[in-house]
Amino acid sequence: MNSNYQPVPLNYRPYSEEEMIQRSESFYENARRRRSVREFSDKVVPNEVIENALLAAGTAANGANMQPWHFVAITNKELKRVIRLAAEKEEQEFYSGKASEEWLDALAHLGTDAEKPFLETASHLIVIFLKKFSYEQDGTKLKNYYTAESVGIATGVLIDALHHSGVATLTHTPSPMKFLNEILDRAKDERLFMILVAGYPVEGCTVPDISKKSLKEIATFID
Ligand code: IYR
Repeated sequence: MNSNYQPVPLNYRPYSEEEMIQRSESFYENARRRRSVREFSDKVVPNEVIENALLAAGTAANGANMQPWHFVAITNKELKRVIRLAAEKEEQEFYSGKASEEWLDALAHLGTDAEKPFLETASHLIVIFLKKFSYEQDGTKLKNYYTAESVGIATGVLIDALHHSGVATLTHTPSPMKFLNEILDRAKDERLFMILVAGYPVEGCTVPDISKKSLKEIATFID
């Protein structure tokens, strides 16, 4: 065994089977109410809620525990406007030529377009960076592993932690916005992974009428 391996006890919490079933049901009951929201009010979410959700995201399973992520939480109005305008420029190109007919057809039922006012109105924009490398105190460069999987898992935990706390979100995946590394003071080798829009939905908010696949469609059980 590697001499660096110094284990500590697992802080495991056992439940009876009845409790397990009850807990799994209540988790699903809440999870199934999560929807991507595109109409946000400008009401500000307490920073403490965002901080706790980010701490939860930081617990995500990840490659070699390198924790290859960085989250920039923005409430600054001018900065949100800059991001909105840059994103809309990209999206205008996407909707008027860059995207294939097939892709636009797949999006049609969502009612999306190039206008992204929520990037400016929503309480928080959480810009998520993926770190291909880590740096030790002395500057030694270390490779991170399974970075896309790791940051994807952390983003999922973040979305569910926010949903659990009553915060609505929208995943926004812009084409490269290199300027964000610069204005957010992130190293050149950090890759913009996603912008997570977080806030309160407007009163009377509506969402696309979509459904999720059944268990039979998404899972196979082999005994
Ligand atoms: N990025 C565009 C288009 C878009 C793409 C997918 I895949 C979606 O699930 C939703 C939208 C936009 O934000 O409008």
